[in-house]
Amino acid sequence: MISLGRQRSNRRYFWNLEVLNDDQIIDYFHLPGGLCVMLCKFTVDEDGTGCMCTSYEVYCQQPKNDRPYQRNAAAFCATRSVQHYGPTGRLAVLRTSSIDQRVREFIMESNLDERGCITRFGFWIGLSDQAEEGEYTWSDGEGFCGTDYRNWAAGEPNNNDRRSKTTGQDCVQLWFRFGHNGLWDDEYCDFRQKGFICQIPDPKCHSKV
Ligand SMILES: [Ca+2]
Ligand SMILES: [Ca+2]
Repeated sequence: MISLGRQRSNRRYFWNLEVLNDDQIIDYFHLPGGLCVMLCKFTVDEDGTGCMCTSYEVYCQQPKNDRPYQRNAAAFCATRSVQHYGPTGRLAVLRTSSIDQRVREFIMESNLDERGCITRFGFWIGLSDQAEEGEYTWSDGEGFCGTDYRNWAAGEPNNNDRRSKTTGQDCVQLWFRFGHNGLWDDEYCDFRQKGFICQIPDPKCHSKV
């Protein structure tokens, strides 16, 4: 199980996301150590205001002994919550191009890719086909339908089974190797330690959680 050590908490980067419309970025601005993206969405309504925020947190590479890697990252996200607010986090659901792009741009603008945060080429997100090969579902339980947004790197997902004949690759990363700039790639769930991205419900758009 992941321990939240001092080193990790010092290497967390965060920003908030307020939503009005899934694809409309209203504004964004830099915070110390992070980026706040202001989006709006009419469908989420916690208290009658019509808006709700989600905080996204980028974590640097897991320790080598933090196994199983993807499952421990997901378990760690599930421990994250806004103070005095109940719902806990999960590995990030990047369901729209606007959110996916802002996450990837934030990582690159902040040098959080292999230049500063990871050496194992990627960040876990909340997408996998562990339950059924080829059937990808997000960490909130929703699968893909029709033309739903996807952002796979060329040739991915390939379920490469070179290192695991039994499972192949079932856990998705934002891939920063070979200039892929965070395009999606299916990866072995427990072969390489990764960075990871959590999302946390935040009703008031806190700048820190
Ligand atoms: Ca697979
Ligand atoms: Ca792959």
